[in-house]
Amino acid sequence: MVKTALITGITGQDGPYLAKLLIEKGYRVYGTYRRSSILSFWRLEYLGLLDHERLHLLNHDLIDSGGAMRLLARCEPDEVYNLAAQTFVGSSFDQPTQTAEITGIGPLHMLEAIRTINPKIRFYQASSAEMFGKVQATPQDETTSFYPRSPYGVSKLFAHWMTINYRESYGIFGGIGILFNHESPLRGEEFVTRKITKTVAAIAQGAPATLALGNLDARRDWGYAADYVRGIWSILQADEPDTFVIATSKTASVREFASLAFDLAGLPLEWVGSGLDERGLCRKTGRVLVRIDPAFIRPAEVDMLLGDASKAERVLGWRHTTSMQELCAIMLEADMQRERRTSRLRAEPELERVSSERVRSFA
Ligand code: NDP
Ligand code: GDR
Repeated sequence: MVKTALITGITGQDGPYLAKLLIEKGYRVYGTYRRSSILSFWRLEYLGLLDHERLHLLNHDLIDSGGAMRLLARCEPDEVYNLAAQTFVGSSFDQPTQTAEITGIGPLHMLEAIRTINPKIRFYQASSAEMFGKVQATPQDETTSFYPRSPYGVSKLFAHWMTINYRESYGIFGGIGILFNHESPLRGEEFVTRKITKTVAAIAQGAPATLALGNLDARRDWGYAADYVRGIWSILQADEPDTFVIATSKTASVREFASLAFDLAGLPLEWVGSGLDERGLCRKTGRVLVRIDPAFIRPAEVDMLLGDASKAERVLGWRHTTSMQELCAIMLEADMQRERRTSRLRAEPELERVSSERVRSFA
């Protein structure tokens, strides 16, 4: 019996990795995207999924409650993976209401649609370590108290408790993953790891750029998205709906991640100065490669995240396989390749025209 899955947010980072995994497992997959004047499926293309016969793309906005009902009636999924959200913590301070509507209320529309259309559908909610915020214990596991420090974190916490509420009130299989930061070559460029690897790749290939960062001391538990989607899938295959932390159980600072990327590119850094005047100098040339820009410092910060994923390991048999060092190398290599391709495109602009026509004709 072929299973059908619906993934919201197929144009984001995790959606394509999850779609690839599900297709490999034999699923029929529906993925949702929202209409935009510059629609792009580059991530699906990157994983070779854009023309896959078992992947179907549908237009849906998470804040459209009627749309959620129609979507379920049309796809008749066995499993819904709710990945769509306004996910950038920095923007959530600028757009708190929109973040609450999409990231907080959006999942509630889907839960209501499941309750109405078919309560047997299994639902995955993408909860976040950002909900731990000002951490109340270290490491953080499924029993740690929440203290969100951003409109994004507060919105995720609403959706988190709504999912538990629908589990307990209506018997809906609401599986929850509290995922710690996970990255990949498909990560959006505004997130700090990708911003670092993209800028380091450009500098390594001769660009006169400087990497401008905010809080260098923030610490995160960084894993690899391709590892984490295995955890997401396992959460919906469990005997009972439950909540699981997915993490590597290692933490590193933004400064350490940046140092690692520059080391891998053969441009080792020396850190000088302090506070807003701190700089990363290239040990070989003395050139300033990293500086602080206060524009990237948030009104409230999550200082340190470190997850304990032992429950996922014990119950689901899930474990991460990729260290932060390996992850950084994978991301840097992908950005080096892109940087080389961009240089080729500058020399041969005809290539760019052909690829954008392909996306337009698809949409
Ligand atoms: P991305 O930001 O890469 O992708 C988010 C997706 O949501 C995009 O496809 C985006 O579409 C879509 N989206 C945004 N707003 C709407 C809307 N109103 N209606 C429909 N779709 C919308 O996130 P990730 O793939 O990294 O993360 C997946 C999920 O996991 C998210 O819910 C995130 O909050 C959560 N999470 C992620 C972690 C991480 O480290 N990556 C850690 C913990 C949780 P568009 O392309 O049009 O913007
Ligand atoms: P985060 O990821 O906020 O943890 O949310 P992000 O990469 O944006 O920030 C991580 C840490 O780095 C610090 N930082 C900077 N961040 C950005 N983006 N740009 C900078 O220049 C910069 N300089 C320092 C930040 O202050 C922060 O402390 C991610 C998202 O994927 C969420 O959707 C997800 O829920 C959480 O991870 C877990």
